[in-house]
Amino acid sequence: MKNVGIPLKLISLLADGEFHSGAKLSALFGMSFAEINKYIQTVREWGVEVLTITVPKTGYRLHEPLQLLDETAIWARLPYGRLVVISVINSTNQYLIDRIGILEPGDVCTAEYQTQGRGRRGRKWLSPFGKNIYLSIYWRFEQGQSATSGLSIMVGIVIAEMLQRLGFEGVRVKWPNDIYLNNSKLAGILLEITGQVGNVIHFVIGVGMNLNMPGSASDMIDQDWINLQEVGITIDRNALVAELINTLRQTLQQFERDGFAPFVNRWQSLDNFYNCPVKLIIGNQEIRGISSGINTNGALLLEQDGEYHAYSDGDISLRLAS
Ligand code: BT5
Repeated sequence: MKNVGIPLKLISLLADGEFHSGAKLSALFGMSFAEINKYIQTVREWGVEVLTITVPKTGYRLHEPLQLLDETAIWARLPYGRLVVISVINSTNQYLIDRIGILEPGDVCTAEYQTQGRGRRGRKWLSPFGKNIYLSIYWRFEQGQSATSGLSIMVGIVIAEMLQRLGFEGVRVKWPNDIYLNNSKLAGILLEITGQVGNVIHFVIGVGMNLNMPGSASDMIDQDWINLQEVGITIDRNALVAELINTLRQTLQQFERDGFAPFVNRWQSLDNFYNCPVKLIIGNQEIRGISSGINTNGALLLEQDGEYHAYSDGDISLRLAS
């Protein structure tokens, strides 16, 4: 990765949303205006909207101020556990996977910008700088794979409930791994299992949540999506990150102790598509039915001609049937 120090310093200066003259930036960095402009270009490539101003002076300002992640502010809200805040990373999930041997359950990595944010099955997760939440948490389970069924569903449930508690009442879940708002994707969850030895299974759970992504992202996302900010409640990014970490740590502990059972009944009232006609897309196949909640393993229940069939996660996409 190329040197990120200068673009990062530029972002932290510009984050206040005020005008910064080219002359002042040149003096500060000891560079020509053309060189500064080159680094501004990098900042733009990371997804930060920088405006070039020419009158009355030449310089830059951000389209709107940015609240940057602040490790100390997040720390202050966490009762325990380890956390790393990184500015530029390939993927927060990959960061933890690369360190699996030295991690403790509950360890967290969060970042401002992911160069290779990913979704399921090699899909991309758009991750512009400073706009959203990209966060991964590590957990291990000692009792084998069967003890983890429903895990990704549980994560969706507790994140949706957390957001509702914070006042975002319209937040819902969509099977298997999406958080929805106004029928659009607000957040996605990516569970990756790595390095099973005996009965011990290592999980990295990644959460990407859109807070304030520019509308231009629609050119790169092939489904309806939404920002949490659209609800109109002021969001403190650091407080939200801390709340998410605390929620995940607490509920992963509970899940480890009690399994999925305490969560199953909480799905229905959150389910964006409960009792709706849907189609499941599995490879080239399309299966239609009425979405009827989940079973005790977290599999989707589809009613087809009066019978209920369970579909487990694989490469299944669920869409509202027209
Ligand atoms: C997911 O995959 O929804 C899981 C996304 C998990 C992302 C987090 S960020 C932190 C951690 N580190 C990572 O590298 N990943 C995790 P999936 O169901 O496959 O959905 C991917 C699809 O969502 C894409 O094909 C797009 O249609 C859409 N998409 C991509 N970026 C998006 C965004 N920022 N917001 C909403 N939808 C997006």
